Amino acid sequence: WETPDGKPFRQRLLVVANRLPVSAVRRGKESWSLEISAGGLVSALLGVKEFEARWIGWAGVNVPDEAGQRALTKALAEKRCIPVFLDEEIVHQYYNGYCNNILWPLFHYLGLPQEDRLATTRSFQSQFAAYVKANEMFAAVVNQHYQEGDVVWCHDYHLMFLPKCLKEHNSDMKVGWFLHTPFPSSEIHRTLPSRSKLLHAVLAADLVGFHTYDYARHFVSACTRILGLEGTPEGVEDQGRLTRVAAFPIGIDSDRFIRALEFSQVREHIRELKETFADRKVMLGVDRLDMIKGIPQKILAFEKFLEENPTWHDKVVLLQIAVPTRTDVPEYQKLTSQVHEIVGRINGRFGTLTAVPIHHLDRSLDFYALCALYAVTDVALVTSLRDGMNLVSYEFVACQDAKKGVLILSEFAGAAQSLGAGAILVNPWNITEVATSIGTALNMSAEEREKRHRHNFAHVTTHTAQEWAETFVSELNDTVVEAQQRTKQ
Ligand code: ADQ
Repeated sequence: WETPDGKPFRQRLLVVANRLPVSAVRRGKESWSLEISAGGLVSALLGVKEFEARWIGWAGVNVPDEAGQRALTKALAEKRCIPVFLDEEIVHQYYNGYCNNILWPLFHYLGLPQEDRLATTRSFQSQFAAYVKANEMFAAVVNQHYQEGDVVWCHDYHLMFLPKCLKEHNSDMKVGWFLHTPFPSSEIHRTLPSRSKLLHAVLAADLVGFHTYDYARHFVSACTRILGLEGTPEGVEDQGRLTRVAAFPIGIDSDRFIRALEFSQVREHIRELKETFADRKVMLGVDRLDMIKGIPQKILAFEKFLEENPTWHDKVVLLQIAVPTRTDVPEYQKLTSQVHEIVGRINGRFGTLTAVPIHHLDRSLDFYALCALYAVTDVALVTSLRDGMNLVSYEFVACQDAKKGVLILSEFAGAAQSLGAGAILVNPWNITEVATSIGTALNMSAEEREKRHRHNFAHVTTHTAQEWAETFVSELNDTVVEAQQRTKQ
């Protein structure tokens, strides 16, 4: 994060998330190098500049020795980051196990991988115990750094137990919890063996936030149907105590993207890309390589489009940039091979000696290269099977004020609720529909593109990451004041 020049901070904010916004790589016994990591939460919170924020989280590495821990703590302090040290066993059970193997697929309506289902059921208890333990370890670090008046903002499905741990230690602490993924229908949440414990733990927070009204509604339904509590227009009531529940749709730091387009290195990238793809329309996909992003479905839809539109064969290219994540998990390795195989087949089928229809990169791009790509794109394809919000769609729109390209967007991304009027909405499972939408987008008139872009650009530049964080924190402050007034009456 940057601190704004000359402006006093509004308040101290402790942001608690599973991962710190930097990845640490050990260079020696007491030397570390730090790198900003890609991801939606990082991108959104980089835009939050009004608060004196500190970030508490796991640095993504196992550091068993005290000397290493001391050195890393010191290096991270310069970035306003405070590490939580988790050992390998906890990471395995809590992070790989309970968070990524159980909660992540469940919250995205994907269920569990068939062959793992029985094994997961067996190891469930130990993984849940590790989840609770890890949340307690996060709480211990928060308690150590907390000062009276701080706002503590807990993030995501990794830390659903944290509000309870924090409030049990200090009931006066202002605690908010925000979920970056969808919250599923209460019928899905009901299948979780630890369903009630998780809901009670989240309800310990003063304010609970989601990207969309639908996710908030699902959460309230889960509390009423599973816990038998009362849902009110403000939230959920338990024995006279109200937990406020509301929607806070996230945004991006749109100015950062718009300004970047003027930088010389970005202009140079743009020039190169325009030269390389001079006689082709550019379609773009930017995703973490994750099941929920629907990358194979997207590529198959592109293949169908090529199949049905031979006149477009040498006139369009799909650039798919996919950052590998959770590379040690077999399910993700399988996904990578599957994507490679489909891309290879399509390039073999439709490529020529001098050009291929799909360029697929398994890596992260730096910010400038990403902005340039967004700016030269004619059609962006976001085909998530489920997605809490999807910031790539916002970033694309922010970089398109000159070109006014078209956004094809999954109806199952939270962003469909904010950018739906300007995008072409699709069901990503329906490959024929996506293929037809590709044709519609490539053939769209300039007037229609302009009209759609205006709508989305206005939204993205006014509903920013800063506004999101300010609204959440103000609401949290107000909620606590109102609760204190109610108690006094
Ligand atoms: P993510 O699943 O990570 O976030 P998304 O919101 O699209 O998804 O954010 C991805 C971020 O990573 C973007 O800022 C993008 O620029 C960056 N990124 C992706 N691929 C990249 C690449 N190849 N190179 C460089 N950068 C890349 C989670 C939820 C989302 C929710 C966010 C924020 O899953 O639904 O929108 O949190 O709440």
